Amino acid sequence: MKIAIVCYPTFGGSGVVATELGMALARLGHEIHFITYSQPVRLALLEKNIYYHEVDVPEYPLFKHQPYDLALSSKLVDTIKAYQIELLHVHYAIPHAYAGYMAKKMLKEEGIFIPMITTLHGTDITLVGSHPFYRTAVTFSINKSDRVTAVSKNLRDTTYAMFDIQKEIEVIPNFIDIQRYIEKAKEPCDRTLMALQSEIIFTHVSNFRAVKRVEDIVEIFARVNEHHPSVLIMVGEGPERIKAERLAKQKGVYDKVKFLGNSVEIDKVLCMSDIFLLPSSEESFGLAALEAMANKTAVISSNAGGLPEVNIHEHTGYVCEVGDVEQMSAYALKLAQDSDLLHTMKTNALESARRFDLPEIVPIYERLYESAYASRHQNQD
Ligand code: GMT
Repeated sequence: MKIAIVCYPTFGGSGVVATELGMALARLGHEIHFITYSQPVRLALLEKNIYYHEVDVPEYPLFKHQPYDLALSSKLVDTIKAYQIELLHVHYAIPHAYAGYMAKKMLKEEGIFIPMITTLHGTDITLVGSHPFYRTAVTFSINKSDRVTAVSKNLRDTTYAMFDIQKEIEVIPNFIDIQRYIEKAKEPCDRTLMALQSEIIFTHVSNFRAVKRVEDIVEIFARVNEHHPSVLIMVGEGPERIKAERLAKQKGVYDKVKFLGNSVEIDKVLCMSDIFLLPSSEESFGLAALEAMANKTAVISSNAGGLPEVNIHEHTGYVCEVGDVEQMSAYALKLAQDSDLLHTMKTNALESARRFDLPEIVPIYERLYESAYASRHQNQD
């Protein structure tokens, strides 16, 4: 099938999932066209069946805000026609579902019927989409999608609770390619680059937005480090990084915390890590936690959103109330001081990650595409 994928190209989880999905589908023989404003960070351009079309929004002095939705919907129409694309899959409701719907309507005028799948990822619903300024358009574009998917049960239920949704929302969880991680695990992973043999390695990967509560991470780490020698590796960039750095200095652990910035080599960090910390206040799924688990890393997370669907309490790690730094620190210390328990949880983490293995999940998308394509002449309102 010829499929157009629209996503955010940045380091965020939704872009990663969209890119990995597109590349997996291309390997299965589908022709995949990524349409976005810059090359997605994980996209390997020179792969068979992969195409990339950049949406350009020229600056014009009259506009305070450049009309990206308009440029995207034009680009969609032009690309869909030029390559005879059969299906459109947009990741993130804002503004992709909105622009996708406009493209669909324009194409219909020319007798072209293209089904649109919208995948909800989290912030497009919980943080931004529900804002009164956006709610009307977000509700409209979800309801006008041919099929809607959400990355966790929690996100599906939250979407129903927050919006007046008439459509069925199918849960298709995020995925990872476990085989790739198993292959990578055979490569050398030199812990001594980052820590002493005796030290526990804590890791966090995110875009350092307020929702990630990165100061909790530094607080937990400082408490553990008082009793057990440890290091903390912080991967990513974002507005809260400065606060995390400040707190690390205040707590006297700055020399034990390594801020690496954005990286395309996350696996190289995760391969050496023992405990992944994700105390977020909102998290529809927590792809970063799943990637850590696939790297045989135990997870201590909050119970926000879909996190308990990924991180299983007392099995792959621990799940605590948002903001309960005391309890998270206690669990972290418990793992740091009990190497057998840590080993068991790390092993469980990898096993549990298999629930989200690529060969389990990608065929669900393929079946959804086939069914949406078969009924493309319906619901063309
Ligand atoms: O929060 C992020 O790290 C970025 C954000 C995004 O929009 O890309 O991630 C969301 O989508 C991911 C992929 O489905 C999920 O794993 C994240 O949990 C989700 N983030 C939130 O819900 C806050």
